[in-house]
This record gives sequence, structure tokens and C-alpha cells, in this order.
Amino acid sequence: MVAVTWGLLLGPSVRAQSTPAGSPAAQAPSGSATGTGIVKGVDKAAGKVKVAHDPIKSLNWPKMTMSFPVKDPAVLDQLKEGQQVRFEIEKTASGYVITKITLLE
Ligand SMILES: [Cu+2]
Repeated sequence: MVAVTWGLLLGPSVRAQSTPAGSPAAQAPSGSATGTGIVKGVDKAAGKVKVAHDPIKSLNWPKMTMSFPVKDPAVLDQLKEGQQVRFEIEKTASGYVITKITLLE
């Protein structure tokens, strides 16, 4: 299950290099990335979802389980433990935030 979607994801996603040069002020965001994984928990009070995600090669992340804040907490209502999801994350000053998450089932 882990590697199945990577061929699709890696194709057109080499777009993270459009960071304007010479702006050290904002801690040079490395843009967004896409990942897949399984929901391990939803914390509506904190606005976070815990995901056991597959490796995210564009970020050099191995497979791991971690919690992400979500940009729009309304999506948490649709998430349940055990669901397979695809998500987009974006680097912010406080870390990575899920900007989009869709069910794969
Ligand atoms: Cu992670």
C-alpha cells in the first residue's frame, strides 16, 4: 500500500523551487508537499489530526506518525481513525500545516 501512489505524485510535483531569492526575513518557506497516510486520531479541540504518513520524499521525511494542525478545522468533522487520506501540507512559521486533506476511500 505504501508505494502505490508515488508514481503519480512524483510526476508533476517538482514545483517547490519557486521561492524568491534574497528574502531571509520569513525563514524561507520550502513550499508545500503532498503526502498520503492513515488517520490515527482527531483532536478537534486542538484543531489537529494525527496521521501515520507514508514517506514524503520531497521533504526527506520517512514514514512516521505525527500530528498536524489543519488550516480549516471544519475538515476534522469528516475525518475518522483508520481512514486513508491524501493531504497537502504547507510550511508556516510554526511548522507544517495541513491545507487540504481528502479521503482516498
Ligand atoms: Cu512526519
